[in-house]
Amino acid sequence: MHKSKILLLLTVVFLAVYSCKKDNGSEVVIIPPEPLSDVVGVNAEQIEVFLKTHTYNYEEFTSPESDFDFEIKIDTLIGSSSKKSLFELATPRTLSVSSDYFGIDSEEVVDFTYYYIIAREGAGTSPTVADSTLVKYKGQLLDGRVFDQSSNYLWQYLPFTIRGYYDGVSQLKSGTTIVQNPDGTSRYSDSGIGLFVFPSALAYYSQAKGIIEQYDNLIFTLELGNFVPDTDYDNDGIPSILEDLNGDGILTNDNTDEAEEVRSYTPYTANHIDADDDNDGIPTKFEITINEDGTISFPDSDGDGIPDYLDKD
Ligand SMILES: [Ca+2]
Ligand SMILES: [Ca+2]
Ligand SMILES: [Ca+2]
Ligand SMILES: [Ca+2]
Repeated sequence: MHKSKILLLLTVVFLAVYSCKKDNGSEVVIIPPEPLSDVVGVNAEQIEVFLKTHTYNYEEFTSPESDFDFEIKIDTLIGSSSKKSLFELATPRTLSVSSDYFGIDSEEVVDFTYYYIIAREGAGTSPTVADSTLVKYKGQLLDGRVFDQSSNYLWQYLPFTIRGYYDGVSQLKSGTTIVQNPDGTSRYSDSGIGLFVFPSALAYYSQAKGIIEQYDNLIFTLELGNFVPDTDYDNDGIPSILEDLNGDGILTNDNTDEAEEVRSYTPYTANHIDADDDNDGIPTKFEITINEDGTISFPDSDGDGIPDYLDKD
């Protein structure tokens, strides 16, 4: 269930962009990512213009015809139209972004705002940002070009996707009722369906990827069919969401044994994908206690305030 088929939405690994100077063939210039504060205003303006000049088929969602496919169709808004713009329909949500997340050598932390619209409220509940989700999605640039999509349900473990995406999905509710289509496939009749528009710092930022250029904002439309509550990706007994030790909603920056991994040339393995979080040779699942009611206790044998599964001594 936890195995996710990930297409483009891989966690971003940020490297400096190298460009070779062709005139002498040997000099390599490293172009560092731009400061967050230089990008935030540009992105915000591009997104605002887009939202104010576009709309979607929300009337069809409000009073669906029997053959409506519940697909969000974004359309340009003609000046005299009485339709509401995406800007009027969307809810803004702001997340803090640290420069070090993109390998920028700065203390700067900048707030970036993304916008979401829930076109259909799901009948179920919402996943956390650390759950495996069953989704159909489409990713587009603001000019409408599609860079990635899946029209079939696929499982995605949210921490392996980009930040605007997983945060957006966690605003939706899942479906509860599976129905058969005439062609033999099945679908959820009451899944959550949403639209998200987010700035580059909640996506790939300075990294170009296929048709996505540096500092591009992204749009996703998405249907959330189902999810695995309390997904435990590394199967160590601790739900992934509880391995976000600093509670910032980012799973990749909690890595208790980073120093040991560096020393032993082991790849960086954050706690949510590490079955031995403190690298002491004892699997995490043997250093915690699962109680009869399903709750977890974290023994601290030497009483130093660090639970055994994170304590090397
Ligand atoms: Ca974290
Ligand atoms: Ca680790
Ligand atoms: Ca772990
Ligand atoms: Ca251990």
